[in-house]
Amino acid sequence: MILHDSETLSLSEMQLLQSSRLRDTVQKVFQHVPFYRQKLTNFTITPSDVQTIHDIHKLPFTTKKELRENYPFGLFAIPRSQITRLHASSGTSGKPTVVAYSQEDINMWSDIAARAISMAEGKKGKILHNAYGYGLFTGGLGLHYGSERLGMITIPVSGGNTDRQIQLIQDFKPSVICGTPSYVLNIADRMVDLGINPKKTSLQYGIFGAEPWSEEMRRTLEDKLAIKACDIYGLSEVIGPGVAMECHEAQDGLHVAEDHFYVEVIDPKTMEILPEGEVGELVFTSLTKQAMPIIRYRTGDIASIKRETCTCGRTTTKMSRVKGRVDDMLIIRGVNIFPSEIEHTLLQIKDLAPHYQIFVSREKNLDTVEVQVEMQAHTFLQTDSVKRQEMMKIIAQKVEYDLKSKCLIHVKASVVEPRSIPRSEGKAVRIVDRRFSHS
Ligand code: DLL
Repeated sequence: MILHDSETLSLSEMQLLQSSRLRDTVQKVFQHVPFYRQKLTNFTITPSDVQTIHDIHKLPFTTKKELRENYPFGLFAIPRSQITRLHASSGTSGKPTVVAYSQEDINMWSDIAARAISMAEGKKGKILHNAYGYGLFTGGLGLHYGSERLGMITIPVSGGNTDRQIQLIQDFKPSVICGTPSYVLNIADRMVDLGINPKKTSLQYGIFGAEPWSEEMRRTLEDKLAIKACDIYGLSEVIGPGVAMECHEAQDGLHVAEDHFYVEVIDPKTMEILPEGEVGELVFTSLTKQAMPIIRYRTGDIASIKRETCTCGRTTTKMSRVKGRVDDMLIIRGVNIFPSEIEHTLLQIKDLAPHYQIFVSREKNLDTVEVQVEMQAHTFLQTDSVKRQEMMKIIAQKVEYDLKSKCLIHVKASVVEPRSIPRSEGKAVRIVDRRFSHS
């Protein structure tokens, strides 16, 4: 269901709205955030240079490094007395990045999260099981507020305690489940262990994101749980989940909430803006945020964008599925590859389960990669124990062959027993980088 008029604006109407909101945002950061005032001054830009959304390219980029340098409260644009909430991003190294929200920001975020949930048929009176982690991570609370805003009955389960999640799904009979794709897969597998048929639950829709996943993973989840799975994107620096969401009608790209967040795609090396359809780094500018507006934030996420009217009736710019992060890209003997492309190849082999890890090491100054992937439990159990090892070797050879022919990379593959890859309760750890450890 389309919740808001801004989801169906024409391009010129949207640009008019974005232009006035961008003017306000630039004015605001210039006046209230010393970091941005200095940065704009260094670029010899004053707020009057930014009149329409087409002037956005004059503005400098903001990087994660700069957010860290201003840790914790350096980028706030309003007095502390008007801030109602802090979250922090899930950085893996060094200081986290802190983000602040005013009550108005929370209201806007709830609205866009509500819009996102309604793209997966969330409605008043239906039940939403929220298995995203609650806490500093924005997944839990972001979708929680959106679900309540829609009038849904919201179950704040958070991540972990998988058996209890399953009990609650059986007892409360939710129609929508939210969580990382890897964790919801974990829930589905556990149902099978417990003798529960995951296809026979009340669930109809899944809202999955916070980590890269592939079309094959979508098919696996849809098939295992007999649901429709939709991709949700967001990042704490920009607001949290709901920056973009895929509609269940088309399941083909994510609608960007572009009345609040202006999206661009740039070449991460030259920083030039790329035309529609070309793959590069996503850059977002907040247009309505109060507590911590952000200008041309380089997300590190790789995707493309296009503007076209969708079969669902929305006209907003759509972004493709995120292929991966600039910093997760592996360069294996000169070939660039994202873990999600490896996943795509692995999941086409029917005897393999969607549980895998990629180990990167360095030998004689060359990066080497090993993929470990689990065998499907039923194939494993049906195979005579004497023949198993042989079969696992043959499948591993097929993995190596497919990765070589489809992704042009040479990797070592090992097929391992079911349940030997660690399971996630939130974002899955797909890459284990051993290049810089000395153990
Ligand atoms: O992951 C917000 C979120 C929560 C999004 C729940 C969706 C659902 P952060 O912890 O700040 O925020 O991490 C943001 O996660 O820059 C991407 O690299 C990755 N990411 C988020 N959504 C997707 C997605 C939340 N749908 C970082 N596909 C982002 C691929 C995603 N990667």
